[in-house]
Amino acid sequence: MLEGCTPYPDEVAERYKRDGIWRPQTLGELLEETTARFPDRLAVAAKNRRLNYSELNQLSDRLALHLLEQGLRSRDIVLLQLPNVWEFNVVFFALMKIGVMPVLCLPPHRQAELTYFAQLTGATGYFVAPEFRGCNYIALAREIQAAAPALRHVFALGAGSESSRNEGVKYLDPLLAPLLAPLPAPMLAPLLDDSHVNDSLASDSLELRTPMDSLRQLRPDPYDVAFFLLSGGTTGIPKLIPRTHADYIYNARVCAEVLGWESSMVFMVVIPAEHNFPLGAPGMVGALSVGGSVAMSLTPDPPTVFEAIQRDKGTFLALSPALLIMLLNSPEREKYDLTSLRFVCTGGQKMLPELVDRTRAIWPWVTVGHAFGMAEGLINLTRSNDSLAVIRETQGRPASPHEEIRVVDDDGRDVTPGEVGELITRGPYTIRGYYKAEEHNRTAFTADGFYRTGDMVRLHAAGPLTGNVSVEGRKKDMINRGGEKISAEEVENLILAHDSVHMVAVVAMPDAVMGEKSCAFVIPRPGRTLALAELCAFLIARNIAKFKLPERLELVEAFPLTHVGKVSKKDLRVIIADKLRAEAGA
Ligand code: OOB
Repeated sequence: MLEGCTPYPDEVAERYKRDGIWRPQTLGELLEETTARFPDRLAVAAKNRRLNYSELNQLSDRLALHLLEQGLRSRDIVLLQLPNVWEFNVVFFALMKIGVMPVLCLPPHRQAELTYFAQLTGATGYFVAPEFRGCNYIALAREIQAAAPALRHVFALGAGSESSRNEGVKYLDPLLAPLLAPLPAPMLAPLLDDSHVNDSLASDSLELRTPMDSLRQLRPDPYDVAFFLLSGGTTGIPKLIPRTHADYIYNARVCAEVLGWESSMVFMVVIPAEHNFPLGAPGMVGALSVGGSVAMSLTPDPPTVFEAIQRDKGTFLALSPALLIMLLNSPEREKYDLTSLRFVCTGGQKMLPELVDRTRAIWPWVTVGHAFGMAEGLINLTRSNDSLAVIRETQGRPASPHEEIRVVDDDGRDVTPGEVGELITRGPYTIRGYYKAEEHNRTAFTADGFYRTGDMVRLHAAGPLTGNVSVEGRKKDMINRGGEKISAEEVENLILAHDSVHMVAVVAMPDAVMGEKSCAFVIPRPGRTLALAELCAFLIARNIAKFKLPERLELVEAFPLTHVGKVSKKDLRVIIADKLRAEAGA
């Protein structure tokens, strides 16, 4: 296995292989297998393009060859940070076919996070949209390159403008052009700044120059790392999570099977495609394993999502409860035909029973469910035929029978069934260690390989909820902002560098839509003061993702302490929740 990763113990890996849980198949081969079964079925749909399986497969072959020609090599690591565009699938499978391992970065990540990922991995390439939602990613690439010189290759969507083509950026349109039908004129309207402008694209004969079986020779080891997901991050900057071809394919297949997916399903990609939930739980990989279709919604804005569902007749909607609330609250909802939807599945944060009820009332034709998963592996799902009690009260049960879960107390002893404790887990797709994080791994995993999730749960031992897990709270010091995870420690460390700050504690405050937002409690230095806008400007200058900014600042003289003298975040959460309640009542 790639250096810096923790392999599964030999006897466990052998058992998974022997029992057919891990199969000797790469993600590239998975696409080829489905293509052989359903060559003409729609694989990927977006506003400006539709690809059937043959096209997706050929495009990813072609791009794979080009990437080799440009100098990418098997076992290189690259950063992948694309919006929800059809090209995401082409790039992803191209990389899978030549054993280049992407770090799946989230669109809001900025220089601070990306530079860290690039330096940690020695990444050689970066895949971006030239510009998206106000961010110039080419300029961002230059900043990262200055600090991480190994990052030689920048690949951008579109055709580029005359000037930008000369800057060492390689644009994807010319590489893919000979295989792409020209877009009809109205579709050329720029979706992403200057991308999709199909000028001067001479076809070339790459496929003739390169024997196609050269790709086959580069087939990666199915039991080695395919890509890296990012952890929610409880201590500092997100950790990298190495996932193998075999573990991920099993994960997506088992989830797809549990949910009864077959080739008529259309999976809606609404949250960033780089996230584990839309990627593989069962997500895009699950859909592409059964011959289903993947429909990309460029942004999670309600009209864009509704339009995509209507256009592509989406059947399965996977999103956070916060986004679901925004969709249900949107007056635009009435203008679209959403009757193709069959299943609305929330994950990333807890869906409360009231939201289950509201969704069922507004869209009575859909089944509502939960995915309680994590990039580290374990996926819990509710099933289509679960009782309403299970769907209202629990977050499901492990997708795979080979998943082990335990609920333990602070000493690692199993609690009495029905009591709340920390969820720990081990299984065929839960990692045994983060990438290059030896010290952190010592506390994040038990000696016998269980991952400590930091989630406080209850396991239902009896009654109609048997075998299901309810999420009751959290042990880890994280803010869950509508499914986006903020490490309190990471933000606190940045805030501490501000001149006016003596001490800081960042905690979650309740929010009706996002579930939680972050609030910074600050003890200022003597004679100093601080305003939220000033603090945010200071943090933005540190080039971090915007969702990490505190949305409220409370200046205090002292922090409440626990009986052992530590800052009591529990009390701070109560203080801010009470204050918000009082303000709302006033
Ligand atoms: C998903 O993955 P991550 O890695 O961004 O976050 C994992 C954490 C969990 O440990 C838990 O704290 C929270 O997010 N979480 C939920 C939840 N789903 C995730 N808490 C309560 N209820 C849920 N349904 O967020 C993720 C990955 C795959 C599928 C779904 C979500």
